Amino acid sequence: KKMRALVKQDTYAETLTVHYQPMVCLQTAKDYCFEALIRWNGSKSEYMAPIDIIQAAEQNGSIGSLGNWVLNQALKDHQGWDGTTRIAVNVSPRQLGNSGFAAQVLAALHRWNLPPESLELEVTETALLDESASIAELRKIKELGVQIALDDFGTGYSSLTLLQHFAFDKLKIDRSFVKLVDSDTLSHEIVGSVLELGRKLKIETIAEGIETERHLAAMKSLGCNMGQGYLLGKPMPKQHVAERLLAAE
Ligand code: G
Ligand code: G
Ligand code: NA
Ligand code: MN
Repeated sequence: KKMRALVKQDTYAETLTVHYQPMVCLQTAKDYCFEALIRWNGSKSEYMAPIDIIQAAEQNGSIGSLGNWVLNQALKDHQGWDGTTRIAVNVSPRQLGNSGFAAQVLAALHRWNLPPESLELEVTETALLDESASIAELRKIKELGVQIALDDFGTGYSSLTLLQHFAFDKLKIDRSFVKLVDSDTLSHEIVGSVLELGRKLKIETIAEGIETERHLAAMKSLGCNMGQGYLLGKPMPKQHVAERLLAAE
């Protein structure tokens, strides 16, 4: 039954909502981007965790329409916010495989009258493995001016190969490294090296999963300029984003 609810695009609004988590400039403490994250908004008895919603949609073939719904929802919500921030949307492997995805992104930007530069798409390495079609689709989107971020960087098997083949705009350092950055020498060195790699390749880097003041201090001391995590801001409903931006002015 839950699965059925997830196939019908016209019922997404009844069962799902989109929350937003800030990405923060660590020097100024200002929000510069918000990541759209799907949340269950239907009956409590039918609750589904975000990861299960995505997996179910991937399995029943509705991820394309679900992804398009999230994209449009995020761009629509973003319209109401201060024009200085960007919006980030996660993209599933299956979505990228569809030729026509780039056209969908372009259509959504036109629909909500937003410049391509205000949108970031987050892809994971698994989305791109052995998938030259996916890389081709991603190139088209990058050429429009949309920012492309590599999510969960460092956890895959061929992250460096991927960097060799595609000019990402941003690396999101996986939170499994950030979690230990203040307590484990190896993790600290790895994070430092990734930041250095970003500087050399002129790719923006952001630390995911900053949960404590110690994480924050360690990342700052390593020269990291951007962060995301529960300490800096949890995923929140769209109304809270507007309030947060107003309060920060
Ligand atoms: O927000 P949370 O940590 O619960 O998300 C769980 C997982 O679901 C994360 O890996 C996140 O990237 C993914 N996710 C959340 N929203 C979306 C979405 O709109 N599209 C895709 N493809 N993945 C999402
Ligand atoms: O796979 P992806 O990186 O898109 O996953 C994003 C998910 O990580 C979000 O669903 C969010 O709920 C979760 N998340 C965000 N910040 C933190 C954090 O500081 N700690 C932990 N454990 N999870 C986080
Ligand atoms: Na993400
Ligand atoms: Mn991630």
